[in-house]
Amino acid sequence: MRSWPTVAIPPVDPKFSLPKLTLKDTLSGTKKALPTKNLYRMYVCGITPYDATHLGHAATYLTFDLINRYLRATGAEVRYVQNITDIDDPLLERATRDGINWEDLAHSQIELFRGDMVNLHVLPPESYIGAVEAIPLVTEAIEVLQAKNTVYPVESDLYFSVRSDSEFGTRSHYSQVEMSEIFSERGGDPDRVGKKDVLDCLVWLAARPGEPSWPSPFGAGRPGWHIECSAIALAYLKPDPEEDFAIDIQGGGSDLIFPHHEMGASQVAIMTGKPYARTYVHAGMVGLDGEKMSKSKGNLIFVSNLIVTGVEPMAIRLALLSAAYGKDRMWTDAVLEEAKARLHRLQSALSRNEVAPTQECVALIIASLADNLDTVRAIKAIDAWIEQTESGLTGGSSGELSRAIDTFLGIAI
Ligand code: 5CA
Ligand code: ZN
Repeated sequence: MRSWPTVAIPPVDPKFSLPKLTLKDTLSGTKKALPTKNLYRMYVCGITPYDATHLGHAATYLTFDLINRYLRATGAEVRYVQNITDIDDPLLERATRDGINWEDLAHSQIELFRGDMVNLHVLPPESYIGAVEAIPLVTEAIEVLQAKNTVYPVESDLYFSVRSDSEFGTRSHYSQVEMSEIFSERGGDPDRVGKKDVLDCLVWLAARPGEPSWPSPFGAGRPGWHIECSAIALAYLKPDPEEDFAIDIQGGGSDLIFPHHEMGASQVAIMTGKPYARTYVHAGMVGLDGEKMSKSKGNLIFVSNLIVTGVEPMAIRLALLSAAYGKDRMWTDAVLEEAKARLHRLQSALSRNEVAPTQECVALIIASLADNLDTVRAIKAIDAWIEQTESGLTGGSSGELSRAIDTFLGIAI
């Protein structure tokens, strides 16, 4: 699938040293520093294209954009892969409900998403891969799992046996009861007769009447959800046999911690013989009116709609960065109004002939982001600099600060 055009990032002045990036890891529950490397492998779960791009999606992709930007600023290469779940039950259900062709629905939403990412200055993934185009990779991955005796049939469908991974369930920290509940809420089928374990997940769904299907060594059908991401991640990130982990960063929103990322980690552990990710990073859920923003609840605010009504994309970006990425939070008009006001004050401060000293502010932005992407602290440093400039302090370089805000926060003034 075509990715979106890249965004230029200003280089970092070598006088600023970049500490190691520390990120909260869901598996260990602690902050972990990423080792210094020349190449990082990052996989982030992409959209299911039937209702894109709402502010929750945007917040999640901005989180990983900050990681991408920081690691690149260290001089490293970031091999970044993102998928598109362009065939799945919810997409087919929505297309049927609205009386439209499922492929047309997916294409229109992917196009919207690309435009939103460009407007929000999100760096594109190196590989942006749809589930449909990845079907040959998925069938190969299922064959690898089959060769390790971890797949079995239920009627004409194929299931992955979660107990074949001794670590299953240890990454997401839920009890057995919680796992069963969340599994059925998030597309799982704990009650399917014939499964060996209630949590075993579908890897290949045999063709159903009236539904799209593709040929495979297991008969016509379509991929299960979790294997889609594991297969795409391995094929495009190409783990290094010398490394201890298949990839460096596995990401998405916290709604994917279980079952999606637990299943994926188990499948990759079986396929590669090593732990999936060095760090599992999850963005908190963005909600509206007291509830998580989700397609099923229909309480969505779309990036494209805000932009159409004249809201500057950089104000949306700043608004989404104004709270800690890992915490659940509510979107309100006040959050957006505050970001608009801050953006305008920043623009006018940066356009003065004389500005307050900037070096310390840039160093603070860098240190804050290195500390688990602490955008709240970074924005506080910017606010303090605006106040100093407004109060008449001089001696700084507005170019130096605006470049750093662009490089690290992706806010182009
Ligand atoms: N296609 C799958 C992942 S393989 C999927 O979850 N698609 S999605 O369209 O539902 O979500 C796309 C991304 O946005 C995922 O990383 C998901 O965790 C994240 N996301 C969804 N809703 C929210 C929300 N309300 N707040 C923050 N992130 C969200
Ligand atoms: Zn995924």
